[in-house]
Amino acid sequence: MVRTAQNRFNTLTSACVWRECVQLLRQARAVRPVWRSVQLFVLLGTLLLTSEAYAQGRPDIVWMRGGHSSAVSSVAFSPDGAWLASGSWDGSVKLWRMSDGALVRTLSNLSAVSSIAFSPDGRLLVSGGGNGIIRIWRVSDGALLQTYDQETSTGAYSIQFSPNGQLFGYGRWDATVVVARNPFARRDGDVNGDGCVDDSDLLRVLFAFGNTGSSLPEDLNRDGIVDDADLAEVLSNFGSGC
Ligand SMILES: [Ca+2]
Ligand SMILES: [Ca+2]
Repeated sequence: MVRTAQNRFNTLTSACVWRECVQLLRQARAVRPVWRSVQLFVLLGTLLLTSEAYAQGRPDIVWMRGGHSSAVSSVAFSPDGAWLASGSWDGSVKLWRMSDGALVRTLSNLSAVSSIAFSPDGRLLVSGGGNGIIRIWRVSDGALLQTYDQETSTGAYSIQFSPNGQLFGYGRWDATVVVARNPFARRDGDVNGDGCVDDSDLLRVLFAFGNTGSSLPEDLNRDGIVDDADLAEVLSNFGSGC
């Protein structure tokens, strides 16, 4: 069905282009022969380029922004669709707000970025680059949480989290694929996602006790309410990862 619609569009487009061509050919009769030849040459060139452009299509642009000073090598959407991250050979990662294209934050990778990825829960952003350094940031405030410069060879050129966020994998310049554990994977009871279940997580649950909603971080069992079940999860895992 999509192919049929595309065919109709191409047919209509071709008809319109040829109609304009015929009209311009009629106008060309009124000028001197030498100028007529030039006009026909330009006309045919324009016609070919226009037809080619229509045939290849054009993206329906939502927004477009500059800001990097070199090639943008990688982009990634956050899992909730609220953010777009872009990594560049200029050594930076930029975080853009999807709703209006506003630049929210610039993270410095210090050398060319080849690949970036969000964690499945959207809390983390990881980047790899040709300098052999992998960096993990916290999305909420841009804090650099971890830097790896070992077991990365001379470059981590592609990088991605596993679907459950417990691992991340990357491809090295020396033709090696690596899988490593995500040190910031959320533990049971770890409300603030810092890898440690402690009194800060307990306080978060207590202060949010009774709140309802669909995406409350304190609602650890995701049943829509912060209650004693979430409190029990913190208490039963208290001290884990600390
Ligand atoms: Ca915690
Ligand atoms: Ca709950």
